[in-house]
Amino acid sequence: MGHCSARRMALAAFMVVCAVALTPAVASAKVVQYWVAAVPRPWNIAPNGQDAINHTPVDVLQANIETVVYQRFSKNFGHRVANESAGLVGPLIRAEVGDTIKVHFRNLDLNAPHSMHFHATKYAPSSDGSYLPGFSGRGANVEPGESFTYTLHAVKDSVGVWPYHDHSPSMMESIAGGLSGVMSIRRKGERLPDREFVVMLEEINGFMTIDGRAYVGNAPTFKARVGDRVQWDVASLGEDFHTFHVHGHRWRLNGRPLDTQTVGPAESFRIRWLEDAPGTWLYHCHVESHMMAGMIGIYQVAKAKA
Ligand SMILES: [Cu+2]
Repeated sequence: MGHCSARRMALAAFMVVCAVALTPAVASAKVVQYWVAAVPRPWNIAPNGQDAINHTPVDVLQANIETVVYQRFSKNFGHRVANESAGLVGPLIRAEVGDTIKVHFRNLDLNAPHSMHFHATKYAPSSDGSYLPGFSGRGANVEPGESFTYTLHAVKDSVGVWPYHDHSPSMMESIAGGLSGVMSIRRKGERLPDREFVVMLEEINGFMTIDGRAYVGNAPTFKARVGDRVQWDVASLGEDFHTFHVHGHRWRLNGRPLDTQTVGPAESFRIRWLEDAPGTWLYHCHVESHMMAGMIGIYQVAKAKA
Protein backbone atom coordinates (compact mmCIF):
# COMPACT_ATOMS: atom_id res chain seq x y z
CA MET A 1 0.00 0.00 0.00
CA GLY A 2 1.39 3.37 -1.04
CA HIS A 3 1.78 6.29 1.29
CA CYS A 4 -1.01 8.23 -0.41
CA SER A 5 -3.65 5.49 -0.34
CA ALA A 6 -2.93 4.84 3.37
CA ARG A 7 -3.53 8.51 4.05
CA ARG A 8 -6.72 8.39 1.92
CA MET A 9 -8.00 5.44 3.93
CA ALA A 10 -7.24 7.18 7.21
CA LEU A 11 -9.11 10.23 5.97
CA ALA A 12 -12.07 8.08 4.89
CA ALA A 13 -12.16 6.40 8.33
CA PHE A 14 -12.04 9.81 10.01
CA MET A 15 -14.97 10.99 7.88
CA VAL A 16 -17.02 7.90 8.81
CA VAL A 17 -16.40 8.67 12.51
CA CYS A 18 -17.46 12.29 11.91
CA ALA A 19 -20.62 11.18 10.12
CA VAL A 20 -21.57 8.82 12.97
CA ALA A 21 -20.86 11.50 15.57
CA LEU A 22 -22.99 13.98 13.67
CA THR A 23 -25.95 11.67 13.13
CA PRO A 24 -27.88 12.35 16.39
CA ALA A 25 -27.57 16.12 15.97
CA VAL A 26 -28.80 15.91 12.38
CA ALA A 27 -31.71 13.64 13.35
CA SER A 28 -32.87 15.93 16.18
CA ALA A 29 -32.81 18.93 13.84
CA LYS A 30 -35.40 17.52 11.42
CA VAL A 31 -37.34 20.18 9.53
CA VAL A 32 -40.94 19.37 8.63
CA GLN A 33 -42.52 21.63 6.07
CA TYR A 34 -46.12 22.39 5.16
CA TRP A 35 -47.59 24.53 2.43
CA VAL A 36 -50.98 25.98 3.38
CA ALA A 37 -53.13 28.60 1.67
CA ALA A 38 -56.23 30.49 2.75
CA VAL A 39 -58.71 29.67 0.00
CA PRO A 40 -62.27 30.98 -0.38
CA ARG A 41 -64.91 28.32 -0.93
CA PRO A 42 -68.64 27.66 -0.53
CA TRP A 43 -69.46 25.31 2.32
CA ASN A 44 -72.55 23.29 3.16
CA ILE A 45 -72.79 22.66 6.91
CA ALA A 46 -75.48 19.97 6.50
CA PRO A 47 -75.25 18.41 3.01
CA ASN A 48 -77.95 15.78 3.63
CA GLY A 49 -80.38 18.55 4.61
CA GLN A 50 -81.54 16.65 7.69
CA ASP A 51 -81.57 17.25 11.39
CA ALA A 52 -81.32 13.54 12.21
CA ILE A 53 -82.35 13.99 15.84
CA ASN A 54 -85.56 15.92 15.32
CA HIS A 55 -86.26 14.40 11.87
CA THR A 56 -86.79 17.85 10.45
CA PRO A 57 -85.25 19.50 7.40
CA VAL A 58 -82.38 21.92 7.93
CA ASP A 59 -82.67 25.54 6.79
CA VAL A 60 -80.77 25.28 3.48
CA LEU A 61 -80.04 29.00 3.26
CA GLN A 62 -78.59 29.00 6.75
CA ALA A 63 -76.52 25.86 6.09
CA ASN A 64 -74.86 27.16 2.93
CA ILE A 65 -72.15 29.72 3.57
CA GLU A 66 -69.30 31.37 1.71
CA THR A 67 -66.16 31.02 3.77
CA VAL A 68 -62.36 30.70 3.70
CA VAL A 69 -60.46 27.50 4.54
CA TYR A 70 -56.86 26.50 5.18
CA GLN A 71 -56.05 24.27 2.19
CA ARG A 72 -53.00 22.04 2.05
CA PHE A 73 -50.74 22.31 -1.01
CA SER A 74 -47.85 20.25 -2.31
CA LYS A 75 -44.25 21.52 -2.10
CA ASN A 76 -43.80 25.13 -3.20
CA PHE A 77 -47.58 25.48 -3.71
CA GLY A 78 -47.41 23.12 -6.73
CA HIS A 79 -50.97 21.81 -6.48
CA ARG A 80 -53.78 21.37 -3.99
CA VAL A 81 -53.64 18.33 -1.72
CA ALA A 82 -56.72 17.10 0.14
CA ASN A 83 -56.68 17.95 3.84
CA GLU A 84 -56.80 14.87 6.12
CA SER A 85 -60.28 15.80 7.29
CA ALA A 86 -63.03 16.10 4.71
CA GLY A 87 -64.54 18.73 7.01
CA LEU A 88 -63.96 22.43 7.41
CA VAL A 89 -60.66 22.15 9.25
CA GLY A 90 -57.13 22.90 8.08
CA PRO A 91 -54.36 20.36 7.42
CA LEU A 92 -53.27 18.21 10.35
CA ILE A 93 -49.80 19.53 11.20
CA ARG A 94 -47.72 16.74 12.70
CA ALA A 95 -44.25 16.85 14.26
CA GLU A 96 -42.26 15.38 17.12
CA VAL A 97 -40.22 17.05 19.85
CA GLY A 98 -36.97 18.42 18.43
CA ASP A 99 -38.45 19.17 15.02
CA THR A 100 -38.49 22.58 13.42
CA ILE A 101 -41.81 23.18 11.66
CA LYS A 102 -41.91 25.52 8.71
CA VAL A 103 -45.39 26.48 7.58
CA HIS A 104 -45.38 28.31 4.28
CA PHE A 105 -48.60 30.29 4.14
CA ARG A 106 -50.18 32.01 1.15
CA ASN A 107 -53.31 34.15 1.22
CA LEU A 108 -55.43 33.35 -1.85
CA ASP A 109 -58.47 35.23 -0.50
CA LEU A 110 -58.76 38.48 -2.45
CA ASN A 111 -61.16 40.00 0.08
CA ALA A 112 -59.27 40.05 3.37
CA PRO A 113 -55.89 39.68 5.05
CA HIS A 114 -55.27 36.42 6.92
CA SER A 115 -52.57 34.80 9.05
CA MET A 116 -51.73 31.66 10.98
CA HIS A 117 -51.18 31.70 14.73
CA PHE A 118 -49.97 28.46 16.34
CA HIS A 119 -50.37 27.40 19.94
CA ALA A 120 -47.86 25.49 22.09
CA THR A 121 -44.72 25.76 19.98
CA LYS A 122 -41.67 27.95 20.58
CA TYR A 123 -41.05 30.70 18.06
CA ALA A 124 -39.72 34.22 17.56
CA PRO A 125 -42.25 37.08 17.77
CA SER A 126 -42.00 37.44 13.96
CA SER A 127 -43.69 34.00 13.63
CA ASP A 128 -46.50 34.80 16.09
CA GLY A 129 -49.01 35.68 13.37
CA SER A 130 -51.09 37.87 15.71
CA TYR A 131 -52.05 41.35 14.57
CA LEU A 132 -51.35 44.27 16.86
CA PRO A 133 -51.22 47.71 15.21
CA GLY A 134 -47.74 49.21 15.41
CA PHE A 135 -46.13 46.07 16.84
CA SER A 136 -46.76 42.99 14.75
CA GLY A 137 -44.85 42.15 11.60
CA ARG A 138 -45.81 41.00 8.10
CA GLY A 139 -46.79 37.49 9.25
CA ALA A 140 -49.70 38.88 11.25
CA ASN A 141 -51.34 40.61 8.31
CA VAL A 142 -50.71 38.63 5.13
CA GLU A 143 -52.41 40.64 2.41
CA PRO A 144 -54.28 39.05 -0.53
CA GLY A 145 -51.80 37.28 -2.82
CA GLU A 146 -48.93 37.57 -0.33
CA SER A 147 -47.00 34.76 1.39
CA PHE A 148 -45.24 34.30 4.71
CA THR A 149 -43.27 31.44 6.31
CA TYR A 150 -43.76 30.73 10.02
CA THR A 151 -40.91 28.95 11.82
CA LEU A 152 -41.92 26.98 14.92
CA HIS A 153 -40.05 24.64 17.24
CA ALA A 154 -41.63 21.58 18.83
CA VAL A 155 -40.23 21.55 22.37
CA LYS A 156 -40.83 19.15 25.28
CA ASP A 157 -43.96 20.88 26.50
CA SER A 158 -45.39 21.05 22.98
CA VAL A 159 -46.45 17.40 23.24
CA GLY A 160 -50.17 17.02 22.65
CA VAL A 161 -52.79 18.55 20.41
CA TRP A 162 -53.20 22.26 19.82
CA PRO A 163 -55.24 24.61 17.68
CA TYR A 164 -53.99 27.02 15.09
CA HIS A 165 -56.10 29.80 13.63
CA ASP A 166 -56.26 33.13 11.87
CA HIS A 167 -55.11 36.01 14.11
CA SER A 168 -55.05 38.75 11.45
CA PRO A 169 -57.33 41.82 11.35
CA SER A 170 -60.04 39.51 9.91
CA MET A 171 -59.70 37.04 12.80
CA MET A 172 -63.24 37.26 14.20
CA GLU A 173 -65.13 36.52 10.99
CA SER A 174 -62.47 34.08 9.75
CA ILE A 175 -62.57 31.92 12.88
CA ALA A 176 -66.37 32.08 12.90
CA GLY A 177 -66.17 30.71 9.35
CA GLY A 178 -63.92 27.80 10.31
CA LEU A 179 -60.46 29.12 9.40
CA SER A 180 -58.61 26.94 11.90
CA GLY A 181 -56.88 23.60 12.30
CA VAL A 182 -55.02 21.30 14.65
CA MET A 183 -51.35 20.52 15.36
CA SER A 184 -50.42 17.13 16.76
CA ILE A 185 -47.01 16.95 18.45
CA ARG A 186 -45.56 13.61 19.59
CA ARG A 187 -42.83 12.83 22.07
CA LYS A 188 -39.46 12.14 20.48
CA GLY A 189 -39.66 8.70 18.87
CA GLU A 190 -43.31 8.22 19.87
CA ARG A 191 -45.19 5.97 17.49
CA LEU A 192 -47.92 7.41 15.29
CA PRO A 193 -51.40 6.12 16.17
CA ASP A 194 -53.17 3.82 13.68
CA ARG A 195 -56.09 6.27 13.50
CA GLU A 196 -56.08 9.97 14.29
CA PHE A 197 -59.42 11.79 14.33
CA VAL A 198 -59.56 15.59 14.28
CA VAL A 199 -62.58 16.96 16.16
CA MET A 200 -62.89 20.75 15.94
CA LEU A 201 -65.93 21.91 17.93
CA GLU A 202 -67.30 25.29 16.96
CA GLU A 203 -70.48 27.24 16.34
CA ILE A 204 -70.74 28.21 12.67
CA ASN A 205 -73.66 30.30 11.43
CA GLY A 206 -75.96 29.16 14.21
CA PHE A 207 -75.11 25.46 13.93
CA MET A 208 -73.03 23.59 16.49
CA THR A 209 -70.52 21.92 14.21
CA ILE A 210 -67.86 19.22 14.24
CA ASP A 211 -65.25 20.03 11.59
CA GLY A 212 -67.80 22.44 10.08
CA ARG A 213 -70.63 19.88 9.77
CA ALA A 214 -73.81 19.49 11.77
CA TYR A 215 -75.93 16.40 12.60
CA VAL A 216 -75.38 12.68 12.20
CA GLY A 217 -74.66 11.85 8.58
CA ASN A 218 -72.97 15.22 8.02
CA ALA A 219 -70.55 15.39 10.95
CA PRO A 220 -67.55 13.09 10.29
CA THR A 221 -68.13 9.35 10.63
CA PHE A 222 -64.88 8.13 12.18
CA LYS A 223 -63.83 4.53 11.53
CA ALA A 224 -61.49 2.17 13.37
CA ARG A 225 -60.97 -1.54 13.95
CA VAL A 226 -60.57 -3.52 17.17
CA GLY A 227 -56.85 -3.57 18.00
CA ASP A 228 -56.17 -0.12 16.50
CA ARG A 229 -54.33 2.47 18.54
CA VAL A 230 -56.79 5.32 18.24
CA GLN A 231 -56.15 9.00 18.89
CA TRP A 232 -58.75 11.76 19.06
CA ASP A 233 -57.54 15.33 18.59
CA VAL A 234 -60.20 17.47 20.26
CA ALA A 235 -60.13 21.27 20.07
CA SER A 236 -62.58 24.13 20.26
CA LEU A 237 -62.74 27.71 19.03
CA GLY A 238 -65.41 30.39 19.34
CA GLU A 239 -67.42 31.43 22.37
CA ASP A 240 -68.62 28.14 23.83
CA PHE A 241 -67.55 25.41 26.21
CA HIS A 242 -68.19 21.86 25.07
CA THR A 243 -68.20 18.50 26.82
CA PHE A 244 -66.77 15.90 24.45
CA HIS A 245 -68.28 12.48 25.00
CA VAL A 246 -67.80 9.12 23.26
CA HIS A 247 -70.24 6.29 23.87
CA GLY A 248 -68.97 2.90 25.02
CA HIS A 249 -65.42 4.11 25.73
CA ARG A 250 -63.35 5.51 28.55
CA TRP A 251 -59.97 7.18 28.77
CA ARG A 252 -57.77 8.50 31.55
CA LEU A 253 -56.85 12.02 32.63
CA ASN A 254 -54.21 12.13 35.38
CA GLY A 255 -55.09 8.56 36.28
CA ARG A 256 -58.83 9.22 36.55
CA PRO A 257 -61.18 7.46 34.13
CA LEU A 258 -63.36 9.74 32.00
CA ASP A 259 -65.94 9.36 29.28
CA THR A 260 -66.67 13.09 28.96
CA GLN A 261 -64.12 15.93 28.92
CA THR A 262 -64.65 19.69 28.83
CA VAL A 263 -62.98 21.82 26.17
CA GLY A 264 -63.29 25.63 26.14
CA PRO A 265 -62.34 28.21 23.49
CA ALA A 266 -58.79 27.47 22.19
CA GLU A 267 -58.42 24.56 24.60
CA SER A 268 -57.51 21.16 23.25
CA PHE A 269 -56.47 17.66 24.24
CA ARG A 270 -55.63 14.32 22.81
CA ILE A 271 -57.29 11.09 23.88
CA ARG A 272 -55.74 7.71 23.20
CA TRP A 273 -56.94 4.18 23.63
CA LEU A 274 -56.43 0.70 22.29
CA GLU A 275 -59.73 -0.04 20.57
CA ASP A 276 -61.63 -2.99 22.04
CA ALA A 277 -65.30 -2.19 21.46
CA PRO A 278 -66.75 -3.17 18.08
CA GLY A 279 -70.01 -1.56 17.01
CA THR A 280 -71.59 1.69 15.90
CA TRP A 281 -71.24 4.38 18.53
CA LEU A 282 -72.16 8.02 18.95
CA TYR A 283 -69.75 10.77 19.85
CA HIS A 284 -71.07 14.24 20.67
CA CYS A 285 -70.95 17.35 22.78
CA HIS A 286 -72.93 16.64 25.94
CA VAL A 287 -74.20 20.21 26.31
CA GLU A 288 -77.71 19.16 25.29
CA SER A 289 -78.57 22.28 23.30
CA HIS A 290 -75.32 21.91 21.34
CA MET A 291 -76.04 18.28 20.54
CA MET A 292 -79.53 19.24 19.37
CA ALA A 293 -77.99 21.97 17.17
CA GLY A 294 -75.83 19.44 15.35
CA MET A 295 -72.79 18.58 17.46
CA ILE A 296 -73.11 14.81 17.13
CA GLY A 297 -71.60 12.13 14.90
CA ILE A 298 -70.97 8.40 14.44
CA TYR A 299 -67.95 6.30 15.40
CA GLN A 300 -67.83 2.90 13.69
CA VAL A 301 -65.58 0.19 15.06
CA ALA A 302 -65.13 -2.94 12.94
CA LYS A 303 -64.39 -6.33 14.49
CA ALA A 304 -60.79 -7.51 14.58
CA LYS A 305 -59.58 -9.24 11.44
CA ALA A 306 -60.07 -13.03 11.74
CU1 LIG B 1 -70.89 21.90 22.98
